Amino acid sequence: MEILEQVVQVCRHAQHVGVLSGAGISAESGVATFRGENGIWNKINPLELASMQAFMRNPERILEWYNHRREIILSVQPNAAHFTLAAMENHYPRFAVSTQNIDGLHQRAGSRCVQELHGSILRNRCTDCGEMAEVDPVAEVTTPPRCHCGGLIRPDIVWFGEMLPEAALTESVQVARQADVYFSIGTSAVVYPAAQLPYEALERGAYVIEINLEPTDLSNVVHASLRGKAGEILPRLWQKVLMDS
Ligand code: BV8
Ligand code: ZN
Repeated sequence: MEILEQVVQVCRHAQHVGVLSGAGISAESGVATFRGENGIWNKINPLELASMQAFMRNPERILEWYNHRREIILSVQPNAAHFTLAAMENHYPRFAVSTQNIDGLHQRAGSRCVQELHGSILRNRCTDCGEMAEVDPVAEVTTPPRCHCGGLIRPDIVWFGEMLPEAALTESVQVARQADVYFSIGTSAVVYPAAQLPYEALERGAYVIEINLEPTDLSNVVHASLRGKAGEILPRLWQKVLMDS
């Protein structure tokens, strides 16, 4: 059986579907990826921008970078891949997205069950007491504001060397372990612990599908590795699943 036909059959009979998404799913919306062609980390060492040490060394520079990215994120729209995942959620008894993205595009497309593994650029929090603070998306804040406790306010994002939000990670591991079908979409699958999730799904017997422009370390171990743009492959696949079902 052709691989796409096999994927369609498997998706038709699934009850519990999990998804790990990465920067590639937002690329067609106009949000830059980190690795691969034109990736942010091709030019900059991640630890120089996405670490607590970098923030403490030069908070103004880090806030400026996040302001710039927030501006881009707020000016773009979810794409066909985000919308297809939102539609899939309405079809399955259990469906959950675990995302490494901080852009909120899954939620804007209508997905309800979303675990934000690396936080959100749309929230800020205090470095000391952890209390959440509103982000004014239009204010050009480059001097870090202070919390009432005196701590510096930082983006609510998981930087390298920091723990992931416990609830989001626990829920994501549970979804991966219980899914009968698991998707890894638009991720280079190299940043841990998120990259572990498709392997958890594989170990527990899920049928794992990768959608990516390029091959990754996962490509040879999954059941189906579909090469191409998520915004093209996913809607086409979902249309086939819905046909005659
Ligand atoms: C932690 C915030 C515990 C920044 C990000 C050595 C070995 C193993 C592990 C480690 C190690 N050294 C350090 C570690 C741990 C480290 C890690 O995994 N490092 C890796 C790089 C080796 N992990 C951590 O530090 C994590 N925390 O482990 O805590 C701990 C704590 C203390 C002490 C000890 C242990 C925290 C990781 C969180 C990092 N945060 N973001 C920000 O966004 O501002 S990282 C960054 O990478 C992004 O957030 C991104 O989400 C994430 C993952 O990248 P992807 O989403 O996969 O994106 P990428 O660009 O790489 O790939 C895009 C893909 O899309 C490509 O494959 C491309 O082909 C494809 N694509 C492009 N266009 C399309 C497409 N596919 C389909 N369609 C398209 N149109
Ligand atoms: Zn505080």
